[in-house]
Amino acid sequence: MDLQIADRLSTQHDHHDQDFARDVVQGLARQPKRLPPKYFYDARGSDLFEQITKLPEYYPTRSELAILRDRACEIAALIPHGAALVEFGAGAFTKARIVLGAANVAAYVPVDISAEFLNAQARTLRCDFPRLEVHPIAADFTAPFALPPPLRTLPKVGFFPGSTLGNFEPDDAVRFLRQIRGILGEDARLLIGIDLEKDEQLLVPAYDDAAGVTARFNLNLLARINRELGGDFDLSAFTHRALYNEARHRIEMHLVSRKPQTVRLLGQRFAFRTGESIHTENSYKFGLERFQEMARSAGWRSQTCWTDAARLFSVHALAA
Ligand code: AVI
Repeated sequence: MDLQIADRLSTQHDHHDQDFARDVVQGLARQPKRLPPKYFYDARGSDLFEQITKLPEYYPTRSELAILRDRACEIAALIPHGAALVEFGAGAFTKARIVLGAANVAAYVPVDISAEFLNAQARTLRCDFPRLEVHPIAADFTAPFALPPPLRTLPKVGFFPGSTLGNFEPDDAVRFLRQIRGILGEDARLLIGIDLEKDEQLLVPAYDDAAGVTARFNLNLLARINRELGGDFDLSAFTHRALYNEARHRIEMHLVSRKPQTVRLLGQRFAFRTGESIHTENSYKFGLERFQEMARSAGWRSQTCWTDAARLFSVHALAA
């Protein structure tokens, strides 16, 4: 590898490490303690999340896939011919492939932080869709980015499935929807997957499954801090907890200390009382109209929306 490129990559890497260290230290010093959910997704965390999407209790992925497959023709009809489909947080392209198979899309722009995985997925996609232009962008999709110049004249359609917007705090969600509008420009469309409010009896097990995969996913954050920041978290001294906060329409995930203990990392000490928690994630749930209202406040007009037969999940088509 070119030395300058190697240097730049390692500098980027150092920045990520520094951000992680800073966010962890600040989050553990807060009262109540918090850690940002974006750090769940190292290689082990991404693999555990993949397993979560296949759990019997985790209905969102299955329900959204059913909507995309059942409504593929209607969705395709809303996508202008020769459009560029821009996916925020593209992962394995599983959901995009359904849209790409049904609609007349000229270019696909998957944006994802993991460059290696992204480029490997892009290579396979080019073989399966030889006429499609594939322009992967390896970046944090929550930060503003510019579209490649050749695509600027095409009609733009954003794609943000998985109810990932639900992991943003409400003000950040509005800001992000506005940012997407800025990136895609005037006359853009947005296809977005949003999880719906429902009975607590269905919601909580989706985040606290019988096989304990979500617990491992949550605890992996502490393992990652140990691995990357030299922490000494004893994973067996913390319990995974998921609860539904009805007043705030959100699932909360916590890691609860089983005993009084002190954790050391990066030369600092963090004390925990028995039962004290680290709040690791919120996953907001919406009513159809409450989401449409939020989208409107960010400059998007609702065109239509679809739900699965059990009304567990929704996919919205919005227009700028
Ligand atoms: C990625 N995101 C939409 C998932 C969710 O349902 O909020 C993350 C997750 N956390 C625990 N299980 C799944």
